[in-house]
Amino acid sequence: YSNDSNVAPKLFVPKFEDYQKVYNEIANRLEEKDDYDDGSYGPVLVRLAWHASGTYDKETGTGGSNGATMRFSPESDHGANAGLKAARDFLEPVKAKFPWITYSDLWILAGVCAIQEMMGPTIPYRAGRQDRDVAACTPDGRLPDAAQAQDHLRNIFYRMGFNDQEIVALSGAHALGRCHTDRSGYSGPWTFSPTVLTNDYYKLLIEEKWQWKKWNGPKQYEDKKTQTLMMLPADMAIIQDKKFKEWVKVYAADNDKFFQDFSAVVKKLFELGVPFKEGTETWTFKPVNA
Ligand code: ZEM
Repeated sequence: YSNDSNVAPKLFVPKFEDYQKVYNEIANRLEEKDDYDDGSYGPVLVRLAWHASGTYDKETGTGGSNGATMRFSPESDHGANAGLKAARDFLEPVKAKFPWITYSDLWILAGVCAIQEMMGPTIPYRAGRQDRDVAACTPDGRLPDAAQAQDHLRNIFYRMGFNDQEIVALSGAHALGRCHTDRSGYSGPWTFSPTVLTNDYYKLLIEEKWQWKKWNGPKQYEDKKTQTLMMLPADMAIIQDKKFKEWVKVYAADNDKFFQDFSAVVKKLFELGVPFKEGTETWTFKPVNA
């Protein structure tokens, strides 16, 4: 690139206002495209951001939300990521309209936006993720296996750098969305309001009676009363484990405490493995429809 004056061309340096515009675009698309699933792409956007981040390994510093390597095979084909193409495709027109944002910043911004627009707490955000190429794809098996219990959860989440309280706080995300037989093989929502973030996941875990669902699918629980809600074996593990259960009780009793801890732990999750430049500002976005 050259120009007459031999001065470098002016680069566009996006500011808070520019990211708020992207946030608004995602929020408006969420409102518009209400013919998906339970009426919102919100839950699957949260899942995309989580699976982009949850590959982090603190020992090697690999994985995490820096890179957006789920754009590529083999990572896009990992069993755990089945169905997340819907979320990535939902965001393509946003990327086309704001080409300056990296996929990795966009996916995490979408997770933040979805949580806030589904009446969740404010999630502070920092920009600065860089997209990486296929060589940075993480190996299969870094995300949790729904069929397993507390030992597995601890192995997986300790590897990311989380403690027991944080594991339980993160699990509250299952107030949102549902399982799909054509994705994970499991079926059904965890709560009666899968497009609104509440502490209902914890309340239901404690208050309902859960029994094995009788079906040909993978082993999962259903609520005895209505047989419309579900829990994964990995969900049930957090009330079967004494230390985890103490936190389930805390969050079941206090939605404000859940929101506070959820906000902090999701921010931590979404920043795993990101080499932010010194002095990067932390922003909070204004909700649009919440
Ligand atoms: Zn989930 N999750 N998850 N999760 N998850 C599913 C769906 C969603 C586990 C898991 O195996 C599954 C976290 C932790 C864990 C969300 C957010 C977060 C599904 C269903 C499964 C099987 C997928 C399908 O069929 O579409 C396990 C074992 C976890 C260990 C604790 C964390 C942490 C999350 C965010 C912070 C969300 C929002 C969904 C709903 C997706 C949708 O499409 O509705």
